[in-house]
Amino acid sequence: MTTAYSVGARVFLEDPEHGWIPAEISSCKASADGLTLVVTNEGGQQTTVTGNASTLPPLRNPPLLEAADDLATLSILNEPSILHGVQSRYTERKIYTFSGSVLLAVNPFEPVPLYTPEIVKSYIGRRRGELEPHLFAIAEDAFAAMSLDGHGQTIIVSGESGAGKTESAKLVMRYIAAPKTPTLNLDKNSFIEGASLVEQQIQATNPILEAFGNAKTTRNDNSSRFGKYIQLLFDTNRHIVGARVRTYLLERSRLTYQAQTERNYHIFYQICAGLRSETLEELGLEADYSKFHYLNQGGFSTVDESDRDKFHAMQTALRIIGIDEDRQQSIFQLLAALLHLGDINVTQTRSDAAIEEDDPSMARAMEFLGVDPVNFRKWTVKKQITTRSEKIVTNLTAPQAVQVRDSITRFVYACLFEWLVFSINESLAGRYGDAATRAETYIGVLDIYGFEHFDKNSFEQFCINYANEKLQHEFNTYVFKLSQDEYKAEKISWTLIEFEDNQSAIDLMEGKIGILSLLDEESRLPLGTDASFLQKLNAQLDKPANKAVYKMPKFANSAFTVAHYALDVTYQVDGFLEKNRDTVPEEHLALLTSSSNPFLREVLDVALQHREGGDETHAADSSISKIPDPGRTSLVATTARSTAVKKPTLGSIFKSSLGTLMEMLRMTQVHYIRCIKPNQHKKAWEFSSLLVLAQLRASGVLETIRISTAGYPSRWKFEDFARRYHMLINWREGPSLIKREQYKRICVLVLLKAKVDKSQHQFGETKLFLRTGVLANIETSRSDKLNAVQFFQTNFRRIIV
Ligand code: AD9
Ligand code: MG
Repeated sequence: MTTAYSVGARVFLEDPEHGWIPAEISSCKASADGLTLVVTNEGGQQTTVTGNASTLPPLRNPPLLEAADDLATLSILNEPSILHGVQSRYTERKIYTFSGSVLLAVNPFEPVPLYTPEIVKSYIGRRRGELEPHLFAIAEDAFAAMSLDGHGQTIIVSGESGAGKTESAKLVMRYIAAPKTPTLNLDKNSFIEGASLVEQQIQATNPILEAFGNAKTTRNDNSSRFGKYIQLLFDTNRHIVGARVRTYLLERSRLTYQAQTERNYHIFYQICAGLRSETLEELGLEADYSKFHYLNQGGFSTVDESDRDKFHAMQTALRIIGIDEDRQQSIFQLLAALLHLGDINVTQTRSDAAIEEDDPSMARAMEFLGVDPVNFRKWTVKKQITTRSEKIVTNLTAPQAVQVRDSITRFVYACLFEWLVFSINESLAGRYGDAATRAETYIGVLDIYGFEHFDKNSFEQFCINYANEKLQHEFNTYVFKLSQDEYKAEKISWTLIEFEDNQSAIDLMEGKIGILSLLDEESRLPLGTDASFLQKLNAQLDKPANKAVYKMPKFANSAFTVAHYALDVTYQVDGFLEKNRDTVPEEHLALLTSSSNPFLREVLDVALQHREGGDETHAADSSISKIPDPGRTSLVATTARSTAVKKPTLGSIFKSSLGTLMEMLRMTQVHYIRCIKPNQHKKAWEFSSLLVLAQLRASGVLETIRISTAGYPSRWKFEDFARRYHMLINWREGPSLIKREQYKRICVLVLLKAKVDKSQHQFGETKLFLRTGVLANIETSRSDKLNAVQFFQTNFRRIIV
């Protein structure tokens, strides 16, 4: 085979600002050190480089292949080619691209006309590849696979914050839940029109969960602060009969603290903006929420008009899932109680905390919570330690008392979220019918937080990245297996392709002597601190065996670093123990559970029973017995009832629910959607190469490509290859062979003509397998030939004229 580096060949030059820039080889000479190339970039600038195939600038695909709708059909599959492929398409307003079986979705950051009823209709019943890459193509794939043999399916949507996971997941759900008959009755903007009750209920989960679980962050105005797995349930006729939602690790710290320009959960602002003024007054709230400590820390004080609209949509949604006006009122009252809790004035007298007996915020909060203010006040400024022989009561400092107050807010809200998910499930499982018993199979959609790394990373990032590390492992296995399966099916000889997996990072986090178990150990010690936890980590984990995955940062003595598959992330241990314990003092728990507010008691009952592993609280959806359960919803880490029970920590709950989720994923056929955020300023059609490159790396897309390039990245059906390239062989013989459907013969002749070495290709049963770069050469010969023909025709015509 001819060397790919020759005059006129297209390459990419590395560029610190843009990642990679296109260039062309102007001269090429063999030298003692390999090849010396003079490369000219698009601006006309020349650079000289010397090296060999592994150090020279990476090659670029021929123009025709470049913006292919499936990156897997690219002949040259290096980082810049992938990046350039995605970028070229995005510039043409094509936001979706396949990368083999994975769909890449680049956020358009403005409404795009891609989801109309006509487009929905056009994807129904179509096979992948027949139409442009689209979320609907993936959804249709999953639906078709499920319809085939009833096998459960999961669509995993991933990507960093603001990349478009939630929007994509909603569109996928809308597509799947939409009636699949040709007499589709779809409203222009919503799929709800003409939808059945169950379809409406499924759609209704979104405004509710978003109001209570999403918030404005620096990266996304509507950032989901929890993970979600929703199973759409189908009967034997493939009609949707219900759904089940499981949620993962709601961020709690946001309830009591928001960073600058961030907000608390939407629902608080929604009630302030949307409730009638009489109700606001009753609840002691105001449309101007800036006076509430829990709502004003991010610096917002003006009412957002959209909060009012969202509030009404959310109320409608609550009604659809069966939460009536009275219950809604109880929910709002509980939320108001939390806001008042945040305004209780805790002062410091010499060394002790104090709360005025007649603190008005406390009075209101206690009235709404149905808790006795005297006891509440006592156990907020004091602490009781039970030793073997006696009970010792000590005074807390003001910051400690604030901690106690805030922990109650976080606890009650987490329980309320839990209760909501429970109520949604009750409704979706067919509280009003027998839907659950009819469920035979399902399509799950997983919308889970993407990999996170900030300047300061804490326990939340640790958990999120742990989840991503596990998902990445599944992804690698899936991609790897997929390509191996194809080799097997095509009966081509293949040697096992090794790839570096991320098992050691997973072991480091969840292993027997791993970060999470050491954290639990320390969290259970009454005198455990973040510093002693870090000491333990370093003593146990800073060992040669972990060298590749665990590091002690050089310039920080209160942090540790984990080498994740995507990136090294340094975690500040500050707050790890507190967040992992996530407890409220026993005395407060007793006050809350014996509250005179029946709604609060119900909320706690549901959340706590659930937490203790009582599957009986799943009464509503436990009848969906045929459908594997991706884990319990409950992530409330505090147990009541018996203190003898080991309190589950947040970390251990997360670990076990992730474990169940992974088992679940393994039981299903998976489909991947990788969302990509093209720029940091949420600007439509702006593409920052470096940012996208980092995401392609972090999402494992590049790793996938590395895995597949280790084998034969290009796979062509004989017929497709023959149709495209038959013109390269004898111009009489080619068409006649096509006519006689001698596709394989054409493939052989084309390869001979292109002088493709035997080691560079293999013939399978139905497909031709080519090693990386081979197709690019053949494609170049094709365009040369086409140009020659065109040249000939143009000049020939001129002569005739
Ligand atoms: V987070 O991890 O929950 O913080 P997501 O879920 O990845 O994040 P989200 O779906 O909320 O991001 O998308 C962020 C914003 O991008 C949306 O609010 C829309 O303004 C925008 N977006 C995303 N997808 C689309 C789309 N298909 N069409 C138009 C979109 N706009
Ligand atoms: Mg989201």
